[in-house]
Amino acid sequence: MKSCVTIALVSAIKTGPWIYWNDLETSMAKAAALGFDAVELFTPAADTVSLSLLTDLTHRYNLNVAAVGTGAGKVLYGLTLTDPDPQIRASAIAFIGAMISFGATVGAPAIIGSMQGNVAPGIEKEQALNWLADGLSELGQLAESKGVKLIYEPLNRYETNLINDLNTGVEFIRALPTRQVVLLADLFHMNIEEQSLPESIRAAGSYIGHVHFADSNRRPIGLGHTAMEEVATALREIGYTGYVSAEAFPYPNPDQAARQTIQSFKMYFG
Ligand code: LER
Ligand code: MN
Repeated sequence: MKSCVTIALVSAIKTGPWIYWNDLETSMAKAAALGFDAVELFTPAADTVSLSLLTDLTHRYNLNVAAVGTGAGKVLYGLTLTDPDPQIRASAIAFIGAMISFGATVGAPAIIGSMQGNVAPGIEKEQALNWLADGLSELGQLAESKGVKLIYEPLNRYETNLINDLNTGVEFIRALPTRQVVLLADLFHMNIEEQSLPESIRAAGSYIGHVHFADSNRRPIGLGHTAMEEVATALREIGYTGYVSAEAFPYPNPDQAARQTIQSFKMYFG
């Protein structure tokens, strides 16, 4: 398994579950100094970070880009894949498509979390799930053509009423015409929704393509009450070799949160 830490570069957002904030190079230098394998980026758009700069920084600091988040499409522009307005759905697909192309240039898959949206008032859930399936299918094809996976993330019930747990997520992506979509196991969302984190991880098995590493209270692992040893055992049992990425609050501050994360990573996966 490979360690990863999140960097938020969306200046309009001041709080959220990301460890490092504001400055890409400073954050990457700090991540490298602590020994992280990779960074996960949350950017306002696909063209925020110049590709030559990003490539240059990955070489200079010997870091991979594990994934790119697409949530700014919803937070900043109000786009989702399940909006009843077809033009907004098309804009959401275009936004995510551009993020997929951006990430692919450094080998990073895009994550669809908040961009899945919600079942809008007056809309049948089945209809919203069909729109989500259409979006993921089209974007999965694009990701395949770029040589990257597409990561779909079940979110807890307070963030979406579409898909909240891994098992429902597995059934959903299995029914898609593309095999390019993998699941994100976010340990914070799972702590709210799953009956058992390790059992859900075992059941989802090879469908898991990315992990968000946060404790029960969304603080860095070790600062809440998630039984992490059991979770780590389950991830090893399914043969997971991907990124374990700290998408957690920068508690008590970014530097200490990053240090706590890498210490926990070494304790459970080192
Ligand atoms: C995104 O990865 C996620 O987990 C969401 O809760 C962000 O709000
Ligand atoms: Mn997450």
